[in-house]
Amino acid sequence: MSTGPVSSIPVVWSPDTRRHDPKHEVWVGVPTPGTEVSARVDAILEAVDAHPLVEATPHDREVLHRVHEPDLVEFLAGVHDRWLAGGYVELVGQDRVVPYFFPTPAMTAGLPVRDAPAVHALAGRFAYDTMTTVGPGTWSAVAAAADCALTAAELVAGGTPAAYALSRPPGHHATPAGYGGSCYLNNAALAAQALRDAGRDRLAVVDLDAHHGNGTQAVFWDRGDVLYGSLHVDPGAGWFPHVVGYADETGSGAGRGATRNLPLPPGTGDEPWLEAVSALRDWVADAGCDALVVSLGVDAAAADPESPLEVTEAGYRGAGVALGALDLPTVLVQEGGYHLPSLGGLVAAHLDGHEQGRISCTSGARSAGSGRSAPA
Ligand code: SP5
Ligand code: ZN
Repeated sequence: MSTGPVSSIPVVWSPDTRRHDPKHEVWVGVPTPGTEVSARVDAILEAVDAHPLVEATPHDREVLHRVHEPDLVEFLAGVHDRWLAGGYVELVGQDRVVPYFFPTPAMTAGLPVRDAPAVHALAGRFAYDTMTTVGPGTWSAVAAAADCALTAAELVAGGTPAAYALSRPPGHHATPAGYGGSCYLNNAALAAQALRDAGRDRLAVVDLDAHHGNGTQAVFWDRGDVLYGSLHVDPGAGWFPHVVGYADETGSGAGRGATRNLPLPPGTGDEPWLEAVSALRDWVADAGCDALVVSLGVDAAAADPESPLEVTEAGYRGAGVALGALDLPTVLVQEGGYHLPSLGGLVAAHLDGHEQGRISCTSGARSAGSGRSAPA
């Protein structure tokens, strides 16, 4: 249901992203119905049918090491086979990798963390929650989601003004060495790093997902060449990722001041949400970035079951206009968004808004005070 006359932003996807399909996620010890399900792919595909479709190309594992520790990548790629060999299906009827043991600093008490020989105990070295399970098709989908983001980055590095990666499972909660929050590899961070490696000097990642992207923040925390800005439901109000995403987290070392968090109270609707988007837009414009990655989570929408923010489709369109007006080479990467009936429309509206913002920008119709003058 695309409304703009032009839908030029290519949609990069892969059929393999459907191969991860968690029926359940374990929350407070209880298997609750899966939220980050493979039907999300088709809900989005249907809604963006006015856009050109591009199938993602496969990448070598080495490119994943630009963002992630090789140990995490190897673990994710091989753990399901080890789980099957471990006999957990026969023992307890569990065919998915679910950690039950977490060697936190409180447990290891200063000793170096060894790798547990039992795979059911090893998982907690990398997983930081019980909700993000690994099934038979998970690695195929995770690798395909990364391929979508990397292929979109290659299109943009090659001169396409903007490309959208229909990546799932999502990525912004995946840290250099850890997975959680329905995320395994950090697709947006991989796209940003790929743009750096293709010669862009200064990137910005703007994260619109309802939750703070603790993984992306961690990847770029001490770097000055990739800014990370996020607006999200206040973790201090009890929301995931609970212990990260506060306003006083602003980066360190060379990255001092290159992280910006705008936590919002539960119930926040379009007007204050769009004000926060504009604040991040102005921050990026003033920083002189030469490319942009948008972490496009649409779970801030009012109907979404996973967040208490109350943004509308018009809000997501408005955010697209604001960020499109930056007129930067842009990779948009799918993150969260769990209300299947409205999910596709929210994504399509944001992409339409992005194109509108770009058009009004290049025709000189940008509003004053956005921190950057319109090109002549
Ligand atoms: C990418 C993304 O949006 N990840 C969101 C992870 C937030 N998950 C927190 C889950 C909190 C428990 N929700 C209960 C739902 C029961 N199915
Ligand atoms: Zn989210």
